Amino acid sequence: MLLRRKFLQQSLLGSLGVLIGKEQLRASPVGGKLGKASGPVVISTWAPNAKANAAAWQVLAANGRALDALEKGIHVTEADPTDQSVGYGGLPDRDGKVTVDSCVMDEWGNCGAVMCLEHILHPVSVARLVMERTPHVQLVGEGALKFALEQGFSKTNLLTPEAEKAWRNWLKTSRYDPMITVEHLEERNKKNKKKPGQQHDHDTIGMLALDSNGNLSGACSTSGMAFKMNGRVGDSPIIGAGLFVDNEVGAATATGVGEEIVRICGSHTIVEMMRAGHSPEEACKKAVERIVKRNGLQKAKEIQAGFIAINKQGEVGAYSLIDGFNYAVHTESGPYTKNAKFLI
Ligand code: SD4
Repeated sequence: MLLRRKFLQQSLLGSLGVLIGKEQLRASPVGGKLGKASGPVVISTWAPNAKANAAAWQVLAANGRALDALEKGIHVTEADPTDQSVGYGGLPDRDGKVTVDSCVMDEWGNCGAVMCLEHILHPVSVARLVMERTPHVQLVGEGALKFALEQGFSKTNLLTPEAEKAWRNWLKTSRYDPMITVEHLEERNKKNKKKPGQQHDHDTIGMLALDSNGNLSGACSTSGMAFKMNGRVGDSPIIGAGLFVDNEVGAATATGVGEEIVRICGSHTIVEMMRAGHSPEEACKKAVERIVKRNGLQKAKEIQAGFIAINKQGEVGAYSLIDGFNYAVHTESGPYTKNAKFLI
């Protein structure tokens, strides 16, 4: 009898132990404590997204979760009509429709994405709900819209008068130029020496954060390449291409010509490079080198691709194919922006 009671007690404790073990795992997915970083860090593609970082920082500074911080931050850019590559104000496809792509990935390796979604102001939040409330990772087009409306999102007209004007202007030539929202370097440098990434000239927001619990997450949101074919999806909502997070190692995200980034599985490549011991900057450079290798130097000069990365220690880095890519960082010492190094 005594033996039996002891056995029952032990097995109860045993299963409690397993439960406690799982609970601990939930509270601190991998790693836990911060490494070299003195506090949370958030990094975004493109300097003007410092405003998104500032919103994210409020959550991070209050010891909030990285994913919550990123969602808040990305909302700022999605609602900004002057950003012609993200959400409201984004340039439409060749049929005049603004279609948006977004994805999120958290510290557990959970992820969610929406692609070719119309009429929704905050696709990043729909992507998060795909992750949290469905058994799926990706929803596209009509199905994604239906899901968003079911979840309580309302329809918004994302096409601003300025974006419509730009589209009508484009119709005169109907020449698809993948650089249109990214860089017109030569033209621009000749005209006014303006570098892309300045106030009225910014692109896809990819955003990564390390929170005060030492956990990493990422999010990305875009209206994609201007005047793309209807139905076209780039890298931004594709896990592994436009975004990848491995809470043991680091996270990466991308901006630029999505087709090229998908072809080399850019963000996943960068995380694997960091796993192999490269710094975030070196890892981004390695991904850029793959694009050059695949295309050859001459063709690569016509392409822009920019990557940012963060490792588990909170070190950040970036690299782009050609000149003009910049990024914004916010740490406990404050915000800063930086021009990325470029390869060719
Ligand atoms: C895409 N990568 O849809 C996005 C476009 C982009 O800055 O980054 N624009 O291919």
